[in-house]
Amino acid sequence: MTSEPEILFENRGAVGLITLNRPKALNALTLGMVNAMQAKLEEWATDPQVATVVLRGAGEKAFCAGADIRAVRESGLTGTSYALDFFRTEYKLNAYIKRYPKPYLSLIHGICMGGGLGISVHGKFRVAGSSAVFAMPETGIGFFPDVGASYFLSRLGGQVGLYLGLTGARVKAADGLYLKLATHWVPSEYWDAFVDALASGDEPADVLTEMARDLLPSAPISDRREEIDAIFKSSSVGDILAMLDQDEIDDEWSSETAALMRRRSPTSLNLTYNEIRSGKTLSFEDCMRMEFRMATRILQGKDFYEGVRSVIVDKDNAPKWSPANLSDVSDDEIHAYFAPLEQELEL
Ligand code: QUE
Repeated sequence: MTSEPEILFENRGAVGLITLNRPKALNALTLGMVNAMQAKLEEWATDPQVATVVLRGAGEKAFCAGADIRAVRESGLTGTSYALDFFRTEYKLNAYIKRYPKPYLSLIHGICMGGGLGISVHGKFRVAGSSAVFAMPETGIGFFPDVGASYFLSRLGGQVGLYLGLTGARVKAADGLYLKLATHWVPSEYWDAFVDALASGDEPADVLTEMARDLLPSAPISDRREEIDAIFKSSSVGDILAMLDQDEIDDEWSSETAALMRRRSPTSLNLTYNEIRSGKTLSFEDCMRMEFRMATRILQGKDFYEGVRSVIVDKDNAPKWSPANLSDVSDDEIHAYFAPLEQELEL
């Protein structure tokens, strides 16, 4: 039997090229992929042949939709070590990418969510194609925006990161560029020539100067920034929802946004609010440690199992959250997710 590797590595001239290769699963990350990527990045860090690392996703649909959450769910339900091993290894990889000694560049087409942002946004260059769609949708699966989101969402400016994290809203390439989730736009027709130029040893900054273009039209989210900032600066999730319900600037947008949040796990909404607020004044490493505390506690709770069941396993999109109402989520319960662990994340 032959089986296709989940992740491909290729030395192409001066480029170390990584291809996420689970296109049918939208290139969602497995522990095996994360481990292999960490090992290869460490090897390339000191390899004089490799000047630049380029990461891309196989297939038409996605760069990377996140993690193989079905496997994480099964591990948590049956009590195997995979789930915690996955988060520990993934977060260490996110942190390693942030301090990588060589230019690290992601070519982002299609879906880039959750863990997909974790392996791209911390790198120096994030090149978006026209089809790029960014989201941190974890509140919809009873989880929370992780992979360093407490660091990068809280630093997007104003309240827009909190808006993205609470709602799970999807934004397209122009908004991704406006928010600096992406650093450049290069039309995907140029991507082969782009990698060839890097492979021949040209500096990423020079190749980008030549091949990056201004993406028109302008970013829709830029027109909504004032409204988002005014509403999401509220001092609780309940207050944000109350503001959305009263909002008359754009009634359609505010009612859609409130409806989106009301489908999310009440526990996840509360966790995410506290996480993003806290992350703004924490170092990157402290953000990662905080998120590992939260992920550890999530695996001991209920909503993550129910959320993945509803979105990925049964696909009924009808999660029964517990507790089901925001008012039944207690402060003590939320605070317990942030308490120190016996086994903290070591970076
Ligand atoms: C929220 C999420 C995720 C999601 C859907 C959500 C997520 C994730 C996947 C996903 C998609 C395709 C796959 C897969 C996982 O979907 O994090 O294994 O094949 O990884 O609403 O957070």
